[in-house]
Order: sequence, then C-alpha cells, then structure tokens
Amino acid sequence: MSEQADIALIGLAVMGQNLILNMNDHGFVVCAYNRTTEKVDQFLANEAKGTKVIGAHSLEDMVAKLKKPRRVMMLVKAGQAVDDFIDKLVPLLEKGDIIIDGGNSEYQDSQRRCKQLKEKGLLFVGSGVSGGEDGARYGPSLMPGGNPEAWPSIKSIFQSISAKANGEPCCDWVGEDGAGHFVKMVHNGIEYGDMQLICEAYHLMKSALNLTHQEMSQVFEEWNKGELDSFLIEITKDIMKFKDSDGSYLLEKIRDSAGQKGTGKWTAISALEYGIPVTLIGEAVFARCLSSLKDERRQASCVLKGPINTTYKGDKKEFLEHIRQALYASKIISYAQGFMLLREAAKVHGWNLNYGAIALMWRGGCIIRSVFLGNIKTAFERKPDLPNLLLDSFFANAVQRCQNSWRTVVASAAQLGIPTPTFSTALSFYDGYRSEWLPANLLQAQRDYFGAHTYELLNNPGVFKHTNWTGHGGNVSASTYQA
Ligand SMILES: *[C@@H]1O[C@H](CO)[C@@H](O)[C@H](O)[C@H]1NC(C)=O
Ligand SMILES: *[C@@H]1O[C@H](CO)[C@@H](O)[C@H](O)[C@H]1NC(C)=O
Ligand SMILES: *[C@@H]1O[C@H](CO)[C@@H](O)[C@H](O)[C@H]1NC(C)=O
Ligand SMILES: *[C@@H]1O[C@H](CO)[C@@H](O)[C@H](O)[C@H]1NC(C)=O
Ligand SMILES: CC(=O)N[C@H]1CO[C@H](CO)[C@@H](O)[C@@H]1O
Repeated sequence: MSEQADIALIGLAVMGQNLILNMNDHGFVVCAYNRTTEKVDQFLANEAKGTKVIGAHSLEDMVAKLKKPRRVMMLVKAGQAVDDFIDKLVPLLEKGDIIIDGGNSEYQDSQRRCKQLKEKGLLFVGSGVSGGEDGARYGPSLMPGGNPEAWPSIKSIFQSISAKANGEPCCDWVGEDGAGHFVKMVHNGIEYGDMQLICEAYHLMKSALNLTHQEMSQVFEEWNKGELDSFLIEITKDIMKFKDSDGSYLLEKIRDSAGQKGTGKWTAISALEYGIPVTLIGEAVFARCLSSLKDERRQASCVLKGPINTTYKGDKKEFLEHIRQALYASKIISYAQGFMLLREAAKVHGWNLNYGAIALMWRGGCIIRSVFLGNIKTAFERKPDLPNLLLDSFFANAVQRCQNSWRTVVASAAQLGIPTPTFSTALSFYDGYRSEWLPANLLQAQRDYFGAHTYELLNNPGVFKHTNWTGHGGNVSASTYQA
C-alpha cells in the first residue's frame, strides 16, 4: 500500500482540489494534504469520493505514500507559507525529489528557492498556473520553470492535465529558476492590457457613438469571429447584454472604480527595472489607478471642462471598423512589448526561453487565450531568434494595414475628449520604434549642459564628449554618470 501516489498536492482550497481531480481524471494517483486535516477527510468523502485520490494526515505520512522521485506540489498562499512548507519538507525528502510551487509567487522568490534547494540536492519548480477554478479542473495553462532536471519527471503529468490548443498541450518547460513565475507575471500584465483595450473600445462605442447594449454586444460578437477571437472579447459580448433582475443592464450599475491585486503592477515595475518600454501595460495599470479616484473625479468633473462636441459625427459603421483595427494594432504592440521584456529578463538571468512555446502556453486555458497567440507562435516558429514581434512580416503587415484607422481613432478620441490611454500609448510607441531619429539628441545636450553628463557624436559613437556650453562651466565631466 505504501509508495503508491504519483504526486502529492498540498493545499485544498478550490484551485488545489480542482487540480487534484484533473490529475485523477488523467490516471494519476494523487495524495492530498492540507494543514487542517479535517479538510482532507472532507475532500475524500465529498468532492473526491469514488476517485483514486488518497489522503495524508501529516507531511511524513504524505511523503511515505509517494513513489520516487517524490513529487510534491504546493498550492498555498504566496509568500511565507511557501517557505514554511519548504522548510518542513526538506528534512523528509531525499536527493532528486521535486518540490513544485504552483502558487502566485514573485519570481525573485522562485529564483532564491530554486538556488537554495539545489544546494540541498532537491529540484525546485515554480509554475505559473492560469485559468482560474475552471481551468484548474478541466485544463489550465501551465508555465513551469526552475531546475531543468525536474522536467522529465513532471512532464507527463503537467502536459496531460493542461489545456490543449489544436491537440497540443498548453504547457512546456519555460526555463531556469524563476522563469516560470516571470512568464506568469508577464501573462498577467498582458491581461491587464487586453482588458483596458477592450474598455477603451467600449468607452468609444458608448460615448462617441451612443450605441445601445444590444448593439455593443453584437459588435463584440462580430469581432469574436475574426482576428480578435479571444476569451475576453467573448465574455465582453455576454456582459454587454446581461440584464439585472429588474430588467436593466447590470453593467451600467457597476461602480467604475477598478481594483487590482498587484500582478500588473509587478510587470510594470519589472519593465522599469529592466529598462524596457512596456508602456501599454504601464498605462493599463495607471488607468485602474485613475479610475479608483472616483470621488476626486466626481469633483473634477464639475470644474474641468472638455470639448463641446463629444459624439462622433461621421459614419458609425465605419468608425466601429476603425475601433476594431485600433484595438488589434494596439494589441500587437502590447504583446511585442511583453516579449521584449521576456527577452531582456532572459538575457539578464541567462534563461533559455522558447518564445513560441510561451505563446502556445497562453494559447489555451488562460484568460488571455486567443487565436492571435497562434499567430505569435507561428512567428517564432518561422524565426526563433526574432528580435521583435513587430519585425515579423505577419505583424508588420497587420499594423501597416490598421494604422490609418488607428490614427483616426486616437485623433478623434482626443478631439471628443475621450481618454484612450492604451490606444494612444501604443501608437506613440509604434511611431517611436519605427523612427530612425528621435529628439534624444536634445536630451543629451541638456544633460551635458546642466550636469556635464557628456554625449556621443553620431559619427563617433562610443566616444563621450563634454562641451563648455555656457562659457563658465568647470573642467570636470560626469563621465561615470549612468542614466
Ligand atoms: C443616444 O441614444 C438614445 C437611444 O438609444 C437616445 O435616446 C439619445 O438621445 C441618444 N443621445 C445622443 C446624444 O445622441
Ligand atoms: C461641433 O459639431 C458641429 C456639427 O458637426 C460643427 O459644426 C462644429 O464646428 C463642431 N464644433 C467644434 C468645436 O468642433
Ligand atoms: C569655458 O569657456 C569660457 C569662455 O570661452 C572660458 O573662459 C572658460 O575657461 C572655459 N571653461 C573651460 C573649463 O574650458
Ligand atoms: C580647465 O583646464 C585648462 C587646461 O587644463 C586650464 O587652463 C583651465 O584653467 C581650467 N579651468 C578651470 C575653470 O578649472
Ligand atoms: C496550507 C493549507 O493546506 N491550507 C489550506 C487548507 O484548506 C483551506 C480550505 O479549506 C485553505 O484555505 C487553506 O489554505
């Protein structure tokens, strides 16, 4: 009876329970453990009744029931709880055993844990798990990273239980140490961006075009049949036409003040740390912050006037198509920026990231799942070392095709006084990225003028010069200044 379980799972909240049942469906024997042991018995007697799931009342008991190398997965609250369980598990495990953290941990913590456990001969895996409760039960997007020696031992479990896109598992090895949780963090940032983009399209439909909820729902339904086909557009279609018990549209009763749990913020902070212009996710985070100043906005709305004309006077149908294209082009920019951040972090940490595989991991199971991610996967398959998504012919052509509509939408929104932070920042990024020349020469001159920070000449890069701009500057240049 001993050593019968393929994997143990610690933490019987909904996500944990659903992952266990998912593993059971795929023929794996799971040993369930929760610190509150009554929870284990309840789970076995109810949700897991009639399955092959077994339980354990102590970590010792749990470890004794596992086949070797032992695989222990934790789905507990990120932070101290993870470290506490690791500390308790280490003395019970042997060299080559595997500890998997499937929680929403910060990638720096996973870096540290991977290193510490490696010194003890244990293999750590930090895995992003996305898709919510339903995903966990019927196929999540899984993003495992950590000690690569662990992958062969967990691959079949992970790939069996993950979502599938065209038959391929939405789960592959991401990369070394904290790479799995880093990729999960960027996924969440991209989710913030995708959601804000859709909100701006809604704002334009509602305010500039005065569409009814039925009309908006139809537009999103239509969009979901084309290149924007995605989970988030699909749920938006449903939300638009959802009626409250009194027959009115529920959406218009919801307070327009957004919450956040911080994962979008972490992506923006990383972008600043690595010096990568992930402007769209940054704007999406700030748009939530601005929305949450509801009381202040109410006061300001009485004082600060906008333009007189606030509705679009041209052809509605045509403008809707402009909005669709603006959304698509902006979305391309957002993903291009997200992959730029992944590339830079990979460079800094020495991760070997497989970008096509990452696109496939997000293709199904998770919140940002979409047809679009299939195109990204194809782009990286065509050219695995593609320096930027925008340089792939498919995406370059798409942006080219959409750009007139995109410019019309951003310009019209500005004239009508409708905020479009992510549409606008995406367009500014595009125009900056495609510019051989930017006015940073003036910036360098200013820095050298007031701070003697030096500059390079176009025809002599790498050589730093200081100029006596005023006639009374000192002889010392701030050559060690870095910014
Ligand atoms: C918006 O549409 C509604 C009907 O759906 C109409 O009653 C209202 O007058 C319109 N508002 C403007 C500003 O056109
Ligand atoms: C507002 O719209 C009307 C009608 O289209 C137009 O004649 C007028 O010039 C517009 N005013 C401004 C300030 O744009
Ligand atoms: C800067 O220029 C002024 C005027 O030409 C001169 O008096 C001064 O010595 C110069 N300073 C240095 C550091 O060369
Ligand atoms: C700057 O350096 C030059 C040559 O080394 C010297 O003649 C001049 O006096 C210095 N000026 C100042 C302001 O220190
Ligand atoms: C650490 C642990 O296993 N805790 C979980 C036990 O189950 C409850 C749900 O009933 C969770 O909330 C705990 O996180």
